[in-house]
Amino acid sequence: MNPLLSLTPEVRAALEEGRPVVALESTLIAQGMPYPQNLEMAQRLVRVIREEGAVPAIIAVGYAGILVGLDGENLQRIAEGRDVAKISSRDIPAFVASGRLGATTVAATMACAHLAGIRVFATGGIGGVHRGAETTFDISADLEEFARTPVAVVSAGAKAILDLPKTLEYLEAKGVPVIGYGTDTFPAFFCRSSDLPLELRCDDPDEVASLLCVQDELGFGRGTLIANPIPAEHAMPEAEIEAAVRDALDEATGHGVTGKAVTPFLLARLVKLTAGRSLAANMALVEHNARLGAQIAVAYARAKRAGSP
Ligand code: PSU
Ligand code: MN
Repeated sequence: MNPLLSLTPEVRAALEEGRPVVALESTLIAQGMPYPQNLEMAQRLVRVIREEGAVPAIIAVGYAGILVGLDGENLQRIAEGRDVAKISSRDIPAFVASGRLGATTVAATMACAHLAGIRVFATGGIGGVHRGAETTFDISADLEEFARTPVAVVSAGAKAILDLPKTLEYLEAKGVPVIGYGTDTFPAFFCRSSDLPLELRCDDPDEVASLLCVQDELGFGRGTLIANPIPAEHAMPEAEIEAAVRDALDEATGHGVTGKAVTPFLLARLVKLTAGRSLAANMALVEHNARLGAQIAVAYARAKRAGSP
């Protein structure tokens, strides 16, 4: 085990014994949702993953290196979010060196999960190609991490703050399989479908697990995106989301927001512009993804025990 990793005894034991573990990111908690709803959500995710028979591992960076299995006071500090930086892949070395607390994005969480030997990770939405990327070059480091790190990420697709067709093109160009879970189209986070077709579909956790086992055997070292639509009862009208996204994008341009501040700015504005309705939907879909992530991790551990490569 890499000496920079600091695992809780629960996570360490599960990994040593080949039991199912599900990684969770901390940027979603620190910069993706307001306090205290974010703390309640994190606690609920942990419960849901345990209910399904897997071990949750919230990942962050700070104090003792890379923290795998955040709880108690550290989780509280991440949720309060004061002085907690957003850490993408390139920021990991500097933050480990300084010992400052940082919340990991999808990209950084994938990198850390892989170091620890965790195969499955559940979140809300991934970063992607931003609208207007043809002039700004704003493409999330999440996509590059999918190109090189063999971790399976369960998400509700990607938010409409992004350019979804370009995001799918980028994943195709990088050789990343995108699996529609019970769907033939790419989900659009708050909406069940973007109408963009996907070629790959799985309808149960065992099917996903066998694909992950084949990826292990091939050893190409790429991630997998499992796109799980938001439950129908929590989905939001597309027109409402699109109007809010346009307003949020105008405000970002007006305020001159750039770089890593763009995504947290847009997420926070969406919550305000939808009068909190998007927050309730967001919490519901993350929980839904945590449950599926745990079911996939359980199926994957079973397949490995049965001798799959
Ligand atoms: N999209 C969401 N919710 C989030 C994020 C994205 O719907 O919380 C967070 C994730 O941590 C993701 C990060 O990895 O934002 C992407 O940031 P950027 O676009 O700066 O790469
Ligand atoms: Mn960016």
